[in-house]
Amino acid sequence: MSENSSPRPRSSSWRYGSVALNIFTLCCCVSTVWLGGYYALLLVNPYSLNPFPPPSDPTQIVIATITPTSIFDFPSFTPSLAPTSTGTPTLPPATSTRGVTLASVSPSPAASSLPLQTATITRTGSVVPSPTRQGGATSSITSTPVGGATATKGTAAPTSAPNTSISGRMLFISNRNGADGIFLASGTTIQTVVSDGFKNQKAMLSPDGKKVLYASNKDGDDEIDTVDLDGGNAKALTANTKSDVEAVWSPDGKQIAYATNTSGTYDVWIMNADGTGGSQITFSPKDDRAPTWSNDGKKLAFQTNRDGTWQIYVIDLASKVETRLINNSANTQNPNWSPTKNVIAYDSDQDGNVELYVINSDGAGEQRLTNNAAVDSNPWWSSDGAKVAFQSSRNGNLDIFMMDAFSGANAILLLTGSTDEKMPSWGK
Ligand SMILES: [Ca+2]
Ligand SMILES: [Ca+2]
Ligand SMILES: [Ca+2]
Repeated sequence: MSENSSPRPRSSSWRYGSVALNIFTLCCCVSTVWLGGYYALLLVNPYSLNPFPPPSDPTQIVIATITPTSIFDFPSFTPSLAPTSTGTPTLPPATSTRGVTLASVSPSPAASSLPLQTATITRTGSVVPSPTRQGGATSSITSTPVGGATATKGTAAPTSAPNTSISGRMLFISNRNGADGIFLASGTTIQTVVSDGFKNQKAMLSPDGKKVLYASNKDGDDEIDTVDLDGGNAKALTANTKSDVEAVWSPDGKQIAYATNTSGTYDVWIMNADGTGGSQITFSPKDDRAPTWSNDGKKLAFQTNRDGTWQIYVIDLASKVETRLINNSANTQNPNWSPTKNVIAYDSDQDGNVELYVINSDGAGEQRLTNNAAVDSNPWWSSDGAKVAFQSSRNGNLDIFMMDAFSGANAILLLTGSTDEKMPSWGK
C-alpha cells in the first residue's frame, strides 16, 4: 500500500459557516456599542430621550397609556413626583394628543406637603360718610346714663339729667327703665313719675301743676289715670274694656278731652276732671283721635282719618261745626294748640318726610319749622307760647328737642339717651 497522503481540502459548507459566524459576531459588536451608548445617555440625563418629560405641576402624575413602538416611545415615570397625599385621585377628562392622561390629585398635596399661601385682601373704594345732621339742631349727641332702673310707681327717683336746663316742667315718655314710663324734667333734674312696667302714653300736667294725666295700659285695654307728681295718689278716671287714650286737660282744668273706641272706632269724648259725665263729641265712623283744646276752651282740634289720610279738624264745642284745617292728602297729625295764640302746631309728611309746622287755627299762614331726613313729630308748646318741644329720630333713636315756635331756629337737644325720649308736654 502506498502512503501518498495530501492535505484534506476544506468543504464549501465550512466556508459558508465561517462567513455567517463573522456576520453574527459583527452584529453583536454593533448592537453592544449602540445599546451601550444609549444607556450611557440615560445615565447622564434620564429624560434626554423621553418624549414625555415630567410635568411642571407636581400635583399631576404622568400616566403613559401608549404602546411603545420604538425605544424612544417608552413611558415616563418619575416616582419622586408622586404626591404624598393618600386621597383618591380624581381623573379629569383632559387627554393630550399623544394619549397621555393627566390626573389631578384630590386632595391636593398642597394640604400636606406644599407651603400655605396667604391671600391679602386690599379694600378699595371710598368710606361711606357718616350721616350729616340736618336741620337746626346743633347740640352734640350725648349718651346719658340710664338711672332709676328700680323706680316704681310711688317713688321719685332721679333718672339722669336734661341736656340743658329746662324752664318750667316737662313731662315725657321714655323706655329707659324698660316699658314706657312717665318722667318729669325740670331745670337740671329728671324724676320718675310712673315706671310700673306697663305701657304709659301722653302724659300732661294739670293747669294747677299738681297732677299728671296719662293713659295706662296696665289692665290691657288703656285707661285714663291721674297721679301726683311724686307718683302717689293714683286714680283711674276710666274703667272699661275699651281703649281710652290721649287725654288733655281743658285750660281751666275742669274737663278732660280724650279719645276712646267705646263706640267701635275712636271718637273724641269729654268728661269731668274727676272722670264723671263723659259725653261723645265726634261721631265719625272712622277714627277721631288726639284732641287738643283751644286756649279759650271753646274749640278742640283733633286728627281723623275720615278722609283717607290723617287730617286735622277743628270742632266748635258750642255749635259742633267741624272744619278741616288743611287741604292736602298728606298725613297730618298730633295737633297742639298754642296756649297764647290761635295757632296750631302739628306734624305732616306733606313734603315727603315728617316735619313740624305751625298754622293759624283758621287754616291760614302755614309755616314749616323743620327740614331734615328724620321723623320730627309730636310738637308741644311752651307755656309762654314762644317755644315748641318735639320728638325727633335725628340722632338714631327718639330724643326731645325744642326750637323757636315760629321759625324753627335755635333747636336745642333737651332730653336724650340711648333709649327713646318722646311725647313731650310742657307746663309751668
Ligand atoms: Ca279702657
Ligand atoms: Ca323730618
Ligand atoms: Ca333717645
